[in-house]
Amino acid sequence: MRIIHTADWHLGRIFYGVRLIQDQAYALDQFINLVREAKPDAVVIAGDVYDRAVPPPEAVSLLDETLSRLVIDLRTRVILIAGNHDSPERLGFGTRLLSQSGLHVAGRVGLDPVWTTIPDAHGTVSFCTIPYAEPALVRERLGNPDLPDHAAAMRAVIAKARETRPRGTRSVLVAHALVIGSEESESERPLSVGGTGAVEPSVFDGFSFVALGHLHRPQRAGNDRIHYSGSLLQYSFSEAAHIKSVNLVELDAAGRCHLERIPLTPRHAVRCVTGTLEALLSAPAGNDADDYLSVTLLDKGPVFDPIGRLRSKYPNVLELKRMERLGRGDQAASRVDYRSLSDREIFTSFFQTVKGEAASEDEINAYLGVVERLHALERESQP
Ligand SMILES: [Mn+2]
Repeated sequence: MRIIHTADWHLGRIFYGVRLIQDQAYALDQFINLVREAKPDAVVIAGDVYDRAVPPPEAVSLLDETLSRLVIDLRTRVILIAGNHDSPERLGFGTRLLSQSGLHVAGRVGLDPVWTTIPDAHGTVSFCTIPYAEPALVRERLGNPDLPDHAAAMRAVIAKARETRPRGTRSVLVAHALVIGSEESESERPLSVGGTGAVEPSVFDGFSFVALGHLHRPQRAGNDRIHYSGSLLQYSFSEAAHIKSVNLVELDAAGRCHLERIPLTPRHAVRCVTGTLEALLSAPAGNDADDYLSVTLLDKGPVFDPIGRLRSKYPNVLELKRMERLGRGDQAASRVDYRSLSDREIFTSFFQTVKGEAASEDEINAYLGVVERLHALERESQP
């Protein structure tokens, strides 16, 4: 059985004001060519297909076009789940109709795990899909009030999947989850606001292969059978060093898997560069001058119109930082980049500043509860 595993396309994403839809179409073209050449038995997309619950029309068109090419033109089965950025109901529209054509979409978490069986030369492989779900929803669906957080909800759903696994077949689990010990990036929205929501790799015992979405760096998670494919593109400057790829997985007759990462070439790479304005402007122009850049200037003292001058040579400078500020006195030295802090850290630091005392656990949890509800509302109402 040959499987191509990808995830975290985030179609419709906007990066520092730039709509990435053309970059996404460019990468998906490569992806389709790869599928055409590799002829997999199944393509697995492990969540965060869209960047938000109500995606822009061009993102819906791109997904429609991509899935049609895969399923109709290349006659490839596609298994697709909702991630924490997707709306389960919207993504799940037409699920029963589409499954007849070979497009298997798991939007909402159901009462029972959904298994899809695909034949190969050695028998059959069963795929179980576990879309992202809020703990409250899992409690309701499973009729189990005793699932306090994300990790507990995930364990319960996977336990149910393991129980219902068809006997005597090799099995693949497709999920959107955070595994303890994995490496996170700045462009991932936390699965849960309070706590990490991370599960231990052992919850995935018993499956031949586990195809995960959520983390944007391609990586194995705990053991050789559990992998993140990583995202389609670099979606933050923290990912400048990532080589984005998809996983080509071969599952043999005994259920052992062999995995190879196939790199994707971006239309514009995301890079961080450092130097004085003069040095950057006089550097020889390469064909990577239109990459998406974060520039850190080393100049001391005032510099006239740095962004305008940089953009005459590097049209896609998206972020400009000055090195100098860091060392200028105590006040400047204590500057913190709030984007890199968790909600908990921001709240406790704010509380300390305003009240002059540390926040209690109860106060922190009350605040995080409100943030969690706001995130849930936002998922449904973002334009
Ligand atoms: Mn994601």
